[in-house]
Amino acid sequence: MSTHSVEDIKNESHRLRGSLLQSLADPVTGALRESDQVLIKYHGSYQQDDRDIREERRLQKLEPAHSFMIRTRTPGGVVTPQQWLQLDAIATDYAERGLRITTRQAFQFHGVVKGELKSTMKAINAALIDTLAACGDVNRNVAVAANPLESSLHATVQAQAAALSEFLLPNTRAYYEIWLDEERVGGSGEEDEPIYGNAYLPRKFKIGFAIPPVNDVDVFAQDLGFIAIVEGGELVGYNVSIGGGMGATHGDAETYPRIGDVIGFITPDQVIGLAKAVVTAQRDFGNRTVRKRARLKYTIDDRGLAWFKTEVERRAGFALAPAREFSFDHSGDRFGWVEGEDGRWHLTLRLLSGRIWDRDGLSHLTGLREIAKVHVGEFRLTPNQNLVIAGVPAALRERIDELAVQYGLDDYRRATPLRLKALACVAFPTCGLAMAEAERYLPSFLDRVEDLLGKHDLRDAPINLRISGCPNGCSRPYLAEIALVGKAPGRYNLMLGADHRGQRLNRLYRENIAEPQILAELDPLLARYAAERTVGEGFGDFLLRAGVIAARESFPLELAS
Ligand code: SRM
Ligand code: SF4
Repeated sequence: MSTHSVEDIKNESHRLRGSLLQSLADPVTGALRESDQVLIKYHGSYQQDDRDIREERRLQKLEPAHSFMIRTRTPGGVVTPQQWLQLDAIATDYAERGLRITTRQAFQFHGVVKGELKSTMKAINAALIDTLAACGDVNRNVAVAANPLESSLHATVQAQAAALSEFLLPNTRAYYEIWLDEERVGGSGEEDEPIYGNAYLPRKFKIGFAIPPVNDVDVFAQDLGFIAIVEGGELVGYNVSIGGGMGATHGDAETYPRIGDVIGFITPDQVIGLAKAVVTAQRDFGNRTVRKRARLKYTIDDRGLAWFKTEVERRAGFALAPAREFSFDHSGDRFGWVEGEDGRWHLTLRLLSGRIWDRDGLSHLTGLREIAKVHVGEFRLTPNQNLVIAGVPAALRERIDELAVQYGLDDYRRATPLRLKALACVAFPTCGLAMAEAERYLPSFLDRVEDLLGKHDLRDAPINLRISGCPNGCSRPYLAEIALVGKAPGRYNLMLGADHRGQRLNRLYRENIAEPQILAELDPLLARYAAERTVGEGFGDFLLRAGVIAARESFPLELAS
């Protein structure tokens, strides 16, 4: 679909209504009309088809096996046990592939058929969770550091992020009319959209809040990142990072991953004004003719960082103060139990690729259901596809531990650091853009790499490995020390050399290779790492120091240590 037509569809959609109601009512096909396939994204859903059987159905002259993915808007990924139970029931009743925790702290349901889409949306909203603007050219789910340690700080930042998410929601009532039977009133289709206007943003827009020293949200991969600055135990404000993004297209040098630039410091009361200024500047200056160049990172590179910052300050009506010092230790999660400052406990569980289902010998869906029945705190999804059972009173710890063990959710006790940190995007069979396997390939690839680590006595090395099924980079692979980026079935670009703090991009090391070659390339590098690394040196840092990969643009901010 051409860029022009996406812009036209948005403009002519009557505030995201299009002909969705007619498309949904059409019994002849499991699909939507083409323009409605664009518009439904803004309602938090994608039309997909089962790619495992696409060819078979084509040969049988059947339309693809269409179904829908639904993504929640859950800022910071916080839900109550009651909501968990409701989401679990929805996954069981309507979806095909359990619950899936995403890299932006949302839930995804896959495989919902058109005829059940509305009931599913209703059930999600009945759980007091919505899906509005979870996809589309709007602000997406706001990511927030999961930070189980400092409960009050987390709560403050979480509340700020949730308020910002609300502030940046489209004003259209289309969502409520289409999915929740709200009556149309005068002005339906013409709602005032002061932030987005008629054509919404040129492209998706992402915001994340990090709480140093953990960079679990990969703040420099966000269009707009807020880095909490804490002094004397109090949140004094945020450093602001702009222009991060991962997506690229193979063989197109005009597109590239980029890490955000820190442009200054703001106080907490300036967050909404600043965000509004950045979003509207991108709305007005982002590229609306070439969709591949429409993200904020390209607007900044095309117009210049200084120009963009001046424009943001003009719109915000205040100048940013100089950035404050901060430092990140790593971008991963901390597993197992930790005690929060308020005496309650938090248990972070490893959920490989965020998939929660009762299949392949696993009973994670049932196990978490049983935990939700006794849990009195909250569940927090992490931006690394994991789950924190948060706010557990000391008296409940033992019971939750027993359930975790009973249902095989205590993998974190045995897994290697490599496995604990690894991420993979969804890819096949649901993702329409996948070129190679990711989530389904991760377990066996980890086995192979663990064999190599064992061979070099590196099983405890906390190497950060990520797989994406295509260069769009949904698992943020360009920030991994080892990354596979899908090129074709079974073939990947091998990227190496990012740091473990999410502050340096990796580099293309070998192009379009299959597993035997990938392992053959990694083997001597791991041997050298084992022999030559300095104390505490990460694999990516070693590769850079040893000259195996050349320095790319290094992290631009002097303040980061
Ligand atoms: Fe993503 C598109 C899955 C996080 C960059 N992403 C897609 C779609 C919707 C495919 C499509 O357009 O048809 C994938 C659906 C697969 C499926 O079957 O579920 C998809 N993206 C995901 C998730 C579920 C990956 C995961 O395994 O967890 C993540 C959902 C996040 C959420 O809850 O909102 C997800 N996607 C990301 C991230 C990471 C992040 O945001 O921190 C990125 C890189 C950061 C960025 O945006 O630059 C990312 N997704 C993309 C892109 C490339 C955008 C670009 O600027 O070029 C696409 C393709 C597009 O937009 O055209 C894409
Ligand atoms: Fe799909 Fe590519 Fe994103 Fe993976 S990286 S989920 S294959 S769009």
